[in-house]
Amino acid sequence: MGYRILETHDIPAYLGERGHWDDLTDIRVREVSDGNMNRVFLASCADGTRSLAVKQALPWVRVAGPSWPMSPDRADAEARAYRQVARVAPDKIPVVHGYDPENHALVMEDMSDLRVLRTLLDAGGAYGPHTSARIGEFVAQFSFATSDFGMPSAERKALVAESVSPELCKITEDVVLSEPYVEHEHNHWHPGLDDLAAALRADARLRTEVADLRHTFMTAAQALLHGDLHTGSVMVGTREGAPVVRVFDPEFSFVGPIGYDLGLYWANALVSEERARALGALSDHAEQLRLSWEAFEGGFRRLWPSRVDTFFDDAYLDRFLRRVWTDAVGYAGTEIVRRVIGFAHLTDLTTLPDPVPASRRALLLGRELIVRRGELTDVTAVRALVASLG
Ligand code: SR1
Ligand code: MG
Repeated sequence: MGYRILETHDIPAYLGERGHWDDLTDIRVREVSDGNMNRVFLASCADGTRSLAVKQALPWVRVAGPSWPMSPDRADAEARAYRQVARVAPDKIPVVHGYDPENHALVMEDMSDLRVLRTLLDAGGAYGPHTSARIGEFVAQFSFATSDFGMPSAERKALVAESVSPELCKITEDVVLSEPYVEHEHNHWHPGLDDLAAALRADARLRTEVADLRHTFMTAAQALLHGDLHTGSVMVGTREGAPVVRVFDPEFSFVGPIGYDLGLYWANALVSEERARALGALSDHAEQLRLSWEAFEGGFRRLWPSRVDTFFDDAYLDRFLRRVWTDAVGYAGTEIVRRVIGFAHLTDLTTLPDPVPASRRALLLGRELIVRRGELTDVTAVRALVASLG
């Protein structure tokens, strides 16, 4: 039949055809699309005892419409990432009930009982005690398993080959790692940031450091990444009294530098801190960097003895982890900058009564994280940098 764009009224028959739903007289569907890229529908029965989510990639960027075409093949990357994570950390992603490559649609666990971490933080909620540690564990488990440490050489090369994702990587190379530093129609910002936006564009040292991070993004095939691990890609909540953290939406997945995933999470934690500060709330979201880094480093070190290639010795592990840290600090900076003056902004800042003071601090912080990433060697140094912004 070929690819067809699913509308809300198509979902019952679609779930029936795919063998996910038996009683088509008892199904109600609503669209809950939220992110920049795709459509999401929730199907449930009247008494609420059964529900499923259907996510479909459109042939364009959802928020831009057909004027920004984009292959729906990105859903293949998402399905592949979920398959790889399911091998090593199934408790940290939604249950995937099926993937339909013809329609680029995933049928997944309904997570509407959980909350998107960004939404929770925007509303003044706090990080749960386990959230950032789970994120760090997730990155450790997923990255180790899909690196040359966790996978035999031939299998790993096959994974690298099948995970090439040129279109989605190009989005990141453009909207995150170059456009904010040049004139581009995608860029926009509050007029109160005009001077800082101009200064960032004129900053030759910054440009070279971003170029370095961009080239690392293009060439460092360290492990399969989530590729867009911001606080809008994390759901949190409680089930049967236990904390639940789920990472979702890995459509930007590709084999790249591990620090990119950590850096995106950190950037969003730091921007969220600026929001809290602007609203007069005491907060130290740099603590989330510490919790996620310690869980990542601890997890990676615990997995190290199981590495498949023992030519990589313990001294190399120390060096490798140091590189991941430094990359993550730099990528955190690029994520902050692009979220303030690039294409896709953050509600953390845009919904503030006056977004300018917090956005200015965020831009200054982003610049320093990029340029000084080599000297910001631990969380204390990052915290001191945040404090130095005044
Ligand atoms: C055109 S896409 C802009 C952003 O949305 C996605 O969620 C990614 O973060 C991407 O950079
Ligand atoms: Mg997304």
